[in-house]
Amino acid sequence: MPKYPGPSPTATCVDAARTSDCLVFTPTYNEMRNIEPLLDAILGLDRKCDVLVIDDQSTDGTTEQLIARAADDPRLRVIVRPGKLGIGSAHKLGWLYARRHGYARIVTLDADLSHDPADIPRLLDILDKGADFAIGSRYMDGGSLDYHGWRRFLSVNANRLSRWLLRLPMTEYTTSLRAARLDRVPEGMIETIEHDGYGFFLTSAVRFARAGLRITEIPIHFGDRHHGVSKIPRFEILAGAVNLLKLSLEGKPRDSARAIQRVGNECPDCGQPFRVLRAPGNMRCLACFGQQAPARTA
Ligand SMILES: Nc1nc2c(ncn2[C@@H]2O[C@H](COP(=O)(O)OP(=O)(O)OP(=O)(O)O)[C@@H](O)[C@H]2O)c(=O)[nH]1
Ligand SMILES: [Mg+2]
Repeated sequence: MPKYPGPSPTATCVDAARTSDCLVFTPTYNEMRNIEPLLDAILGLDRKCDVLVIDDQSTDGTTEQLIARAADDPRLRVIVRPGKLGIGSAHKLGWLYARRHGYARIVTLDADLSHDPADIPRLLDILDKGADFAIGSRYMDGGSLDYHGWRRFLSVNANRLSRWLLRLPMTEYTTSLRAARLDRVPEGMIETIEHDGYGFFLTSAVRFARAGLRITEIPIHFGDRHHGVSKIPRFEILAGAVNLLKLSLEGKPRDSARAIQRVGNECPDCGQPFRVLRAPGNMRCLACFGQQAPARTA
């Protein structure tokens, strides 16, 4: 199994040639007891997709389990980053990986079995019918979730408030069960999102809607995670509220055209083509998180 050559051992990529035009992506941090059944379910679907897992050096054995499985299965590829670098930055890297490797479609979901892998073909069917972006909704008619108490209150109301403030025709903004046609999403639109944490999901949904993509929601059931513990830090609740207010005040499409030049440069630290411009004078590699000034052009 080839690994990206590179001087830095800080990010490991167990890579393989593309076997499908669809990439299913999931991020992991300590999902030892969930990841095997999840991979069995995805790789067993009639719709044949490649799978990318981005693991942030789990401490419970997930990393070793993934690397061993990827060595035996050419449909599984794994990137291990040097530490816990955030769910949002893992998703950005998943998108950038899909682009760099020529996939036509990407599907994303959580690795804790809260999302049902059987919903993947349902999302892909929606893309086949002409949607650019499909999202599983817990809040449209027919959708449901197992959260109770405070978590249910927060999730339900965050999505209601988002709909009300943003004036967008969507019922779900925060879940990661999504699918998109990569040719319909301008390069850089997702990879350059400023959030490395959970704010990524709201911001990306809003960018899709404001860019005029054809969006379709399908009802899903969101279950409680099967094993392990939640990774959401408490500050993310406040950060999410601030992000929602900013997006509501912004109220105009993001200029994603300029972002095209800003993604996919090779990282001088780890050698991988996943460097994005964060701010003027500041490039960051989504794989090893090396941060450098942009190379000067002649
Ligand atoms: N690579 C990576 N994955 C992460 C990180 N934080 C969370 N994840 C993964 O992202 C997915 C969602 O995280 P969860 O903690 O389940 O968040 P949630 O589903 O919103 O919350 P719960 O319902 O409490 O589980 C899981 O597959 C996590 O393992 C991170 O920093 N890096
Ligand atoms: Mg979860």
